Amino acid sequence: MTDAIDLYYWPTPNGWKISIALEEMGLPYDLHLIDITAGDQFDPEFLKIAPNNRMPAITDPNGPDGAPISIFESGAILQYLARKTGRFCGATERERIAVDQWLMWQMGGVGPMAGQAHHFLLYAPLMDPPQDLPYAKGRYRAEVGRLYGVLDRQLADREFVAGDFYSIADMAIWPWAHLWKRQEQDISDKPHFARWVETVGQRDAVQRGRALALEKRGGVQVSKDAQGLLFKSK
Ligand SMILES: N[C@@H](CCC(=O)N[C@@H](CS)C(=O)NCC(=O)O)C(=O)O
Repeated sequence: MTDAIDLYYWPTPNGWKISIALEEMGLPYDLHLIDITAGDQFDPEFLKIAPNNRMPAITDPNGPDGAPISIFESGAILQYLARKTGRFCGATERERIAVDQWLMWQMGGVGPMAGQAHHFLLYAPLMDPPQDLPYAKGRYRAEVGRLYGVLDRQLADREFVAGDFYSIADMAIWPWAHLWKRQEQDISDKPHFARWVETVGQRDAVQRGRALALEKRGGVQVSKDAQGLLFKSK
């Protein structure tokens, strides 16, 4: 039995990737809330683990060679946990490549684009002073739509993103994709995407990971102090 992993987390899509993975893999963990609206991500102790001042991060007391290891960046954490458990990363080299490919597609595409869509569609118009920017809204709404079209076509003839097996690529993409309404997407023309969002969302571990500390999640109206922490422009 492995010792509990320290999970540094706040209930957001990037945080859910790791809470879902830990639940799926049955790994014990101790929760450390990093309240990003209160500035916990800038705490010098947290920055030693996550120098990019973003959560999620983990510390595994039983890292490689039995020594502790800390990891930031959700994609790197997912790959580490999959290697540690030998689960959800594919059984053959071809499957592993497919998993990595779609994981990177999430990290470089869906995450940043959907993040900006949330920012310009939901948060920025409610800022003080309001930042209601039609070009930015249209740009990120359309790019998220394009990415979900790619995903829909990928899912047309396979059950999950990387093949007919559930993997860390699904765990990385679902926390963003299931928020398609917030990203002002119309998925009526994306039946495979809709089926996959529903299937993954019904998994017990996904529901447990998604529910972790959910009561802490705030609305889209962010306080002036939190705006200063999260939306700095210089
Ligand atoms: N590429 C990073 C992104 C993590 C990220 O953006 N986390 C956000 C919350 S979803 C955060 O911690 N924000 C704090 C801040 O902006 O100061 C990852 O995938 O781990």
